[in-house]
Amino acid sequence: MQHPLYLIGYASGIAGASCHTGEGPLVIQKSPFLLNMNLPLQWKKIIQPLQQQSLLRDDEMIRQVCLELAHEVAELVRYKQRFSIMGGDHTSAIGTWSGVYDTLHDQGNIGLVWIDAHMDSHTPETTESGHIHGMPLASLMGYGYGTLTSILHDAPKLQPENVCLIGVRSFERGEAELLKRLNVRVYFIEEVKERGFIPVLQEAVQQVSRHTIGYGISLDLDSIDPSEAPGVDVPEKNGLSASEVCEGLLQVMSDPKLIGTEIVEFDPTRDKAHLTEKLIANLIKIIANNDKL
Ligand SMILES: [Mn+2]
Repeated sequence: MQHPLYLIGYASGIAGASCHTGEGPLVIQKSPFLLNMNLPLQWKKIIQPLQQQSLLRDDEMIRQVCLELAHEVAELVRYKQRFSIMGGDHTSAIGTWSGVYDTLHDQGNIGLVWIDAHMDSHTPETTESGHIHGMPLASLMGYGYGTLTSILHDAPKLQPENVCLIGVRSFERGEAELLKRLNVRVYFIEEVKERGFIPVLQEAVQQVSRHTIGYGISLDLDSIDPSEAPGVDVPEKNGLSASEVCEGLLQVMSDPKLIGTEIVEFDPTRDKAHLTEKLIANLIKIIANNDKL
Protein backbone atom coordinates (compact mmCIF):
# COMPACT_ATOMS: atom_id res chain seq x y z
CA MET A 1 0.00 0.00 0.00
CA GLN A 2 1.19 3.49 -0.80
CA HIS A 3 2.32 5.51 2.22
CA PRO A 4 0.31 8.65 2.83
CA LEU A 5 1.58 12.13 2.18
CA TYR A 6 1.39 14.00 5.48
CA LEU A 7 0.11 17.55 5.25
CA ILE A 8 0.54 20.18 7.92
CA GLY A 9 -1.38 23.43 7.67
CA TYR A 10 0.36 26.58 8.81
CA ALA A 11 -2.76 28.71 9.30
CA SER A 12 -0.95 31.92 10.09
CA GLY A 13 -0.85 35.14 8.12
CA ILE A 14 0.56 37.30 10.90
CA ALA A 15 3.69 38.08 8.90
CA GLY A 16 1.97 39.03 5.63
CA ALA A 17 0.68 42.23 4.07
CA SER A 18 -2.86 41.11 4.93
CA CYS A 19 -3.60 38.29 7.37
CA HIS A 20 -5.77 36.32 4.94
CA THR A 21 -3.12 33.76 4.03
CA GLY A 22 -3.89 32.30 7.47
CA GLU A 23 -7.16 31.04 5.95
CA GLY A 24 -5.36 29.27 3.08
CA PRO A 25 -4.84 25.81 4.60
CA LEU A 26 -8.38 25.75 6.01
CA VAL A 27 -9.78 26.27 2.51
CA ILE A 28 -7.44 23.65 1.01
CA GLN A 29 -8.35 21.07 3.64
CA LYS A 30 -12.03 21.33 2.68
CA SER A 31 -11.51 21.94 -1.04
CA PRO A 32 -13.77 19.73 -3.18
CA PHE A 33 -11.13 19.86 -5.94
CA LEU A 34 -8.67 18.16 -3.59
CA LEU A 35 -11.19 15.81 -1.97
CA ASN A 36 -12.40 14.58 -5.36
CA MET A 37 -8.89 13.44 -6.28
CA ASN A 38 -8.98 10.73 -3.58
CA LEU A 39 -5.28 11.09 -2.86
CA PRO A 40 -3.43 9.21 -0.12
CA LEU A 41 -3.31 12.25 2.19
CA GLN A 42 -3.27 12.61 5.92
CA TRP A 43 -3.61 15.98 7.63
CA LYS A 44 -1.31 15.75 10.65
CA LYS A 45 -2.22 19.09 12.10
CA ILE A 46 -3.42 22.59 11.34
CA ILE A 47 -1.28 24.99 13.33
CA GLN A 48 -2.94 28.26 14.33
CA PRO A 49 -1.66 31.19 16.36
CA LEU A 50 -3.06 31.31 19.88
CA GLN A 51 -5.76 33.87 20.53
CA GLN A 52 -5.24 36.64 23.07
CA GLN A 53 -1.64 37.31 22.19
CA SER A 54 -1.83 41.07 22.16
CA LEU A 55 1.05 41.33 24.60
CA LEU A 56 3.43 39.60 22.23
CA ARG A 57 5.35 41.23 19.39
CA ASP A 58 4.80 39.79 15.89
CA ASP A 59 8.16 38.01 15.85
CA GLU A 60 7.32 36.39 19.20
CA MET A 61 3.95 35.15 17.90
CA ILE A 62 5.63 33.83 14.75
CA ARG A 63 8.22 32.09 16.89
CA GLN A 64 5.43 30.21 18.70
CA VAL A 65 3.78 28.89 15.54
CA CYS A 66 7.14 28.11 13.92
CA LEU A 67 8.28 26.17 16.99
CA GLU A 68 5.14 24.08 16.85
CA LEU A 69 5.61 23.47 13.14
CA ALA A 70 9.30 22.63 13.60
CA HIS A 71 8.46 19.95 16.19
CA GLU A 72 5.84 18.39 13.89
CA VAL A 73 8.20 18.36 10.89
CA ALA A 74 11.14 17.03 12.91
CA GLU A 75 8.99 14.08 13.95
CA LEU A 76 7.88 13.29 10.39
CA VAL A 77 11.47 13.43 9.13
CA ARG A 78 12.60 11.19 12.01
CA TYR A 79 10.13 8.54 10.84
CA LYS A 80 11.02 9.17 7.18
CA GLN A 81 7.45 10.23 6.36
CA ARG A 82 6.63 12.18 3.24
CA PHE A 83 5.40 15.67 4.02
CA SER A 84 4.18 18.90 2.50
CA ILE A 85 3.43 22.11 4.41
CA MET A 86 0.46 24.25 3.39
CA GLY A 87 0.76 27.95 4.19
CA GLY A 88 -0.02 30.42 5.44
CA ASP A 89 2.49 33.15 4.96
CA HIS A 90 6.06 32.27 4.01
CA THR A 91 7.38 32.42 7.60
CA SER A 92 6.26 28.77 7.68
CA ALA A 93 9.63 28.07 6.08
CA ILE A 94 11.40 29.04 9.31
CA GLY A 95 9.51 26.32 11.16
CA THR A 96 9.62 23.73 8.39
CA TRP A 97 13.34 23.80 7.64
CA SER A 98 14.33 24.29 11.29
CA GLY A 99 12.44 21.05 11.96
CA VAL A 100 14.23 19.25 9.13
CA TYR A 101 17.54 20.63 10.44
CA ASP A 102 16.75 19.37 13.93
CA THR A 103 16.44 15.77 12.78
CA LEU A 104 19.16 15.71 10.11
CA HIS A 105 21.93 18.13 11.14
CA ASP A 106 23.98 15.36 12.75
CA GLN A 107 24.16 13.67 9.36
CA GLY A 108 25.01 16.69 7.20
CA ASN A 109 23.80 19.95 5.69
CA ILE A 110 20.43 20.40 4.00
CA GLY A 111 19.69 22.33 0.80
CA LEU A 112 16.70 24.40 -0.28
CA VAL A 113 15.24 25.55 -3.59
CA TRP A 114 13.23 28.73 -2.97
CA ILE A 115 10.76 29.43 -5.80
CA ASP A 116 9.41 32.95 -5.31
CA ALA A 117 8.73 36.32 -6.98
CA HIS A 118 10.57 37.89 -4.03
CA MET A 119 13.83 37.31 -2.20
CA ASP A 120 12.36 37.05 1.31
CA SER A 121 15.83 37.92 2.56
CA HIS A 122 15.29 41.10 4.53
CA THR A 123 16.38 41.67 8.09
CA PRO A 124 14.68 44.04 10.55
CA GLU A 125 17.38 46.57 9.57
CA THR A 126 16.78 46.47 5.80
CA THR A 127 13.00 45.94 5.51
CA GLU A 128 10.88 48.78 4.16
CA SER A 129 7.47 47.27 4.96
CA GLY A 130 8.36 45.61 8.28
CA HIS A 131 6.49 42.48 7.16
CA ILE A 132 8.25 39.41 8.48
CA HIS A 133 7.13 37.24 5.52
CA GLY A 134 9.86 39.17 3.66
CA MET A 135 12.51 37.77 6.01
CA PRO A 136 12.31 33.95 6.33
CA LEU A 137 15.19 33.03 4.02
CA ALA A 138 17.54 35.43 5.82
CA SER A 139 16.38 33.98 9.15
CA LEU A 140 17.14 30.44 8.02
CA MET A 141 20.67 31.51 7.08
CA GLY A 142 21.13 33.11 10.51
CA TYR A 143 20.28 36.78 9.89
CA GLY A 144 17.45 38.71 11.54
CA TYR A 145 15.35 38.42 14.69
CA GLY A 146 17.03 36.24 17.33
CA THR A 147 13.56 34.89 18.12
CA LEU A 148 13.44 33.36 14.62
CA THR A 149 17.07 32.38 13.99
CA SER A 150 17.08 30.26 17.17
CA ILE A 151 14.11 27.95 16.51
CA LEU A 152 15.09 24.61 18.14
CA HIS A 153 18.79 25.43 17.62
CA ASP A 154 20.62 28.74 17.86
CA ALA A 155 22.43 28.11 14.59
CA PRO A 156 22.00 28.83 10.87
CA LYS A 157 19.83 26.09 9.39
CA LEU A 158 21.04 26.63 5.81
CA GLN A 159 24.45 27.42 4.34
CA PRO A 160 24.24 29.97 1.50
CA GLU A 161 25.96 27.68 -1.01
CA ASN A 162 23.14 25.16 -0.52
CA VAL A 163 20.37 27.62 -1.39
CA CYS A 164 18.99 28.71 -4.80
CA LEU A 165 16.19 31.15 -5.61
CA ILE A 166 14.10 30.84 -8.78
CA GLY A 167 11.71 33.33 -10.37
CA VAL A 168 12.72 36.53 -8.54
CA ARG A 169 11.38 39.76 -10.07
CA SER A 170 10.60 42.11 -7.19
CA PHE A 171 13.12 42.95 -4.49
CA GLU A 172 14.73 45.74 -2.52
CA ARG A 173 18.33 46.76 -2.21
CA GLY A 174 19.07 45.53 1.31
CA GLU A 175 18.02 41.94 0.70
CA ALA A 176 19.70 41.80 -2.71
CA GLU A 177 22.92 42.99 -1.08
CA LEU A 178 22.71 40.30 1.57
CA LEU A 179 22.25 37.52 -1.01
CA LYS A 180 25.04 38.92 -3.14
CA ARG A 181 27.40 39.14 -0.17
CA LEU A 182 26.57 35.53 0.75
CA ASN A 183 27.03 34.48 -2.88
CA VAL A 184 23.58 32.84 -3.07
CA ARG A 185 22.59 31.76 -6.59
CA VAL A 186 19.53 33.72 -7.74
CA TYR A 187 17.77 32.78 -10.99
CA PHE A 188 15.96 35.99 -11.85
CA ILE A 189 12.80 35.75 -13.97
CA GLU A 190 14.62 36.93 -17.12
CA GLU A 191 17.05 34.00 -16.96
CA VAL A 192 14.24 31.54 -16.21
CA LYS A 193 12.17 32.78 -19.18
CA GLU A 194 15.18 32.58 -21.46
CA ARG A 195 16.31 29.09 -20.46
CA GLY A 196 12.97 27.57 -19.38
CA PHE A 197 11.88 26.69 -15.86
CA ILE A 198 12.62 22.97 -16.07
CA PRO A 199 16.35 23.17 -16.93
CA VAL A 200 16.78 25.92 -14.33
CA LEU A 201 15.07 23.82 -11.66
CA GLN A 202 17.25 20.83 -12.54
CA GLU A 203 20.40 22.94 -12.26
CA ALA A 204 19.23 24.39 -8.94
CA VAL A 205 18.49 20.91 -7.60
CA GLN A 206 22.00 19.81 -8.59
CA GLN A 207 23.51 22.77 -6.79
CA VAL A 208 21.55 22.28 -3.53
CA SER A 209 22.26 18.52 -3.64
CA ARG A 210 25.99 18.76 -4.20
CA HIS A 211 27.15 19.26 -0.60
CA THR A 212 24.06 18.12 1.27
CA ILE A 213 22.35 14.96 2.47
CA GLY A 214 19.05 16.12 0.98
CA TYR A 215 17.05 19.19 0.07
CA GLY A 216 13.60 20.73 0.16
CA ILE A 217 11.48 22.85 -2.14
CA SER A 218 9.69 25.92 -0.83
CA LEU A 219 7.16 27.11 -3.40
CA ASP A 220 5.69 30.57 -2.96
CA LEU A 221 2.60 30.70 -5.18
CA ASP A 222 3.41 34.32 -6.07
CA SER A 223 6.24 32.95 -8.24
CA ILE A 224 3.53 31.86 -10.70
CA ASP A 225 1.92 34.44 -12.96
CA PRO A 226 -1.10 36.13 -11.31
CA SER A 227 -3.22 35.25 -14.35
CA GLU A 228 -2.90 31.60 -13.25
CA ALA A 229 -2.46 32.05 -9.48
CA PRO A 230 -4.26 35.26 -8.49
CA GLY A 231 -4.95 34.17 -4.90
CA VAL A 232 -1.74 35.32 -3.25
CA ASP A 233 -0.85 37.99 -0.72
CA VAL A 234 1.58 39.98 -2.89
CA PRO A 235 1.01 39.29 -6.63
CA GLU A 236 3.73 40.24 -9.13
CA LYS A 237 3.24 40.39 -12.89
CA ASN A 238 5.37 38.48 -15.41
CA GLY A 239 5.57 35.24 -13.45
CA LEU A 240 6.30 31.58 -14.11
CA SER A 241 3.88 29.43 -16.08
CA ALA A 242 1.84 27.09 -13.87
CA SER A 243 2.18 24.17 -16.28
CA GLU A 244 5.97 24.48 -16.35
CA VAL A 245 6.12 24.57 -12.56
CA CYS A 246 3.90 21.46 -12.37
CA GLU A 247 6.01 19.64 -14.98
CA GLY A 248 9.26 20.62 -13.25
CA LEU A 249 8.04 19.42 -9.88
CA LEU A 250 6.78 16.18 -11.40
CA GLN A 251 10.30 15.51 -12.66
CA VAL A 252 12.04 16.06 -9.32
CA MET A 253 9.47 14.33 -7.12
CA SER A 254 11.06 10.93 -7.69
CA ASP A 255 14.46 12.18 -6.47
CA PRO A 256 15.34 10.22 -3.30
CA LYS A 257 17.22 13.27 -1.98
CA LEU A 258 14.03 15.34 -1.87
CA ILE A 259 13.09 15.60 1.82
CA GLY A 260 9.87 17.58 1.67
CA THR A 261 7.94 20.43 0.10
CA GLU A 262 6.07 23.54 1.09
CA ILE A 263 3.36 25.53 -0.75
CA VAL A 264 2.71 28.97 0.69
CA GLU A 265 1.07 32.40 0.50
CA PHE A 266 -2.38 31.23 -0.70
CA ASP A 267 -4.88 34.01 0.03
CA PRO A 268 -8.35 32.58 -0.69
CA THR A 269 -9.98 36.02 -0.46
CA ARG A 270 -8.07 37.11 -3.59
CA ASP A 271 -8.61 33.95 -5.61
CA LYS A 272 -10.59 34.17 -8.85
CA ALA A 273 -12.87 31.35 -9.98
CA HIS A 274 -10.94 28.95 -7.68
CA LEU A 275 -7.94 29.12 -10.06
CA THR A 276 -5.32 29.11 -7.31
CA GLU A 277 -7.22 26.55 -5.25
CA LYS A 278 -7.36 24.16 -8.23
CA LEU A 279 -3.68 24.72 -8.94
CA ILE A 280 -2.78 23.84 -5.34
CA ALA A 281 -4.89 20.66 -5.57
CA ASN A 282 -2.94 19.73 -8.72
CA LEU A 283 0.38 20.44 -7.03
CA ILE A 284 -0.58 18.25 -4.07
CA LYS A 285 -1.56 15.50 -6.50
CA ILE A 286 1.87 15.67 -8.13
CA ILE A 287 3.59 15.49 -4.74
CA ALA A 288 1.35 12.75 -3.31
CA ASN A 289 1.67 10.45 -6.29
CA ASN A 290 5.36 10.83 -6.98
CA ASP A 291 7.21 11.46 -3.76
CA LYS A 292 9.31 8.30 -3.33
CA LEU A 293 10.62 8.80 0.22
MN1 LIG B 1 7.86 34.26 -0.33
